[in-house]
Amino acid sequence: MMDATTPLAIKIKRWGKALGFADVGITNTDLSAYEADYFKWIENQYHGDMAYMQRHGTKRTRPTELEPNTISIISVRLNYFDTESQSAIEQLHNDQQAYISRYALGKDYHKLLRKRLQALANQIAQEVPDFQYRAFTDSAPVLERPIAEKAGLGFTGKNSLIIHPRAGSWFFLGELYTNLSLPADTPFTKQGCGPCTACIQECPTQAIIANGVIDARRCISYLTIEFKGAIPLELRPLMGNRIYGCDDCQLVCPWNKFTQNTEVQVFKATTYPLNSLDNSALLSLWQWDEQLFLKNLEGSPIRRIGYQQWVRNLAIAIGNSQTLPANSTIKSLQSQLNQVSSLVDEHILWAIQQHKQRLTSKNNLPSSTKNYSKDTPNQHSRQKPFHAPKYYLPLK
Ligand code: B12
Ligand code: SF4
Ligand code: SF4
Repeated sequence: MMDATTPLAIKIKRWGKALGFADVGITNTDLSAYEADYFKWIENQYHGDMAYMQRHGTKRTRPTELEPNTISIISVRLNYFDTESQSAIEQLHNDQQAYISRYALGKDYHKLLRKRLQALANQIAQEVPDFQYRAFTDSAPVLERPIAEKAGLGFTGKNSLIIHPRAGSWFFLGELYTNLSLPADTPFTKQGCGPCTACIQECPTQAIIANGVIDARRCISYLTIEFKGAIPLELRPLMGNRIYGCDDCQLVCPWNKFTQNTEVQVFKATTYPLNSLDNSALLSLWQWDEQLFLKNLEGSPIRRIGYQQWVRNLAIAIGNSQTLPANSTIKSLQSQLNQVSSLVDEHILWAIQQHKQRLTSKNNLPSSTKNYSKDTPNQHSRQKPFHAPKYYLPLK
């Protein structure tokens, strides 16, 4: 029951939860404890080509420089993991299938999360006449994770993600910068990882270079989504079948056995888009021309990377497949040459080369080892990307 005497902060949290946010926290604008780490990260060039990460100077670490009237920040999280989707591990371990990040199996979250933040703001405005605010999710120079940690939404894991001890890490973050003076929640001050280092060990490209620090230039999420150029040759074999984003550092995280299923219908692979992105064969996605790519991925965050990057990523994954039949796969790869761009062609030629090498080395192996299966130890089995000893998936 809420009445006129219920404190505003409590009302905001209840309204937020009624709107479907899994959690709502409040903090102030002092992010000074994180500033030095942030600029060290930039100085080390860990942001790679993401120029927008350095463009705004201290606006990111000092919220009042971005929005001068800000006094309190409302931080929210929204669960996206669809426990009914096809098993992430099965997809990852089947090199004829495409692995797509769990956050991208359904509809793009940006508009949806922003709409919900707007609805929360509208409710606050009904109570507070001179309420000023600005809503963010992923879109502006905002230090979303430190804000969430300070607002009590979770701790920063060694994989750098915000993890809640009762909900894992499969959620998006969003914020309302406000001119309200609200009581701040108790921050998470202790990292809950203990001696665990699973994410650091299992990251396919060794992108987690220190506790909580990612060198984005090595991260498959960056390479497949943010990076537009030619993928460094030494990283290509390590990308496996991950064609859009990467989840390995979450799939091995023990806290994710507490993952909460998403309540957002349009985040579910089964309802949107109708492409079964949780269960797609590499070679069937390879058949999509640009028109089909745009049509099939309407409303999906994947569309944002554009057709060229999509085909580039697919070419690498197909090149990495050990189990696709080499001869027909080479033909299929060749059919896309000279269709998109010289950048894509270079990746296709690389993929063809991988299959040709595989053919040659297969023919040169002693006959008893020629037909090795996925389950038989072979020369690839200890090369990354190998299978992690343990994954933690939420209960269905
Ligand atoms: C740039 C970016 C990326 C880059 C760089 C990732 C990175 N770790 O910085 C790339 C493209 C690689 C990326 C990948 C992913 N991202 Co991203 N990304 C962002 C973005 C836009 C900015 C993050 C940022 O400021 N990075 C710079 C670093 C320095 O800041 P930071 O990691 O927040 O670091 C602070 C703390 O870690 C702390 N810190 C620093 N050192 C240390 C050391 C210790 C010991 C501790 C405890 C803390 C600590 O201080 C830092 C600030 O100074 C945010 C949205 C936003 N505006 O915040 C989304 C965001 C972080 N991404 C998100 C997601 C979901 C992902 C992916 C899972 C997507 C995917 N499946 O492919 C992966 C996960 C990869 C990973 N392990 O981080 C979510 C995270 C939600 C969550 N639960 O934490 C966000 C918040 C988007 C959102 N609105 O929901 N991302
Ligand atoms: S998203 Fe993948 S590549 Fe990036 S840090 Fe996590 S495990 Fe490593
Ligand atoms: S996998 Fe282990 S070390 Fe990595 S974030 Fe999770 S608990 Fe921390």
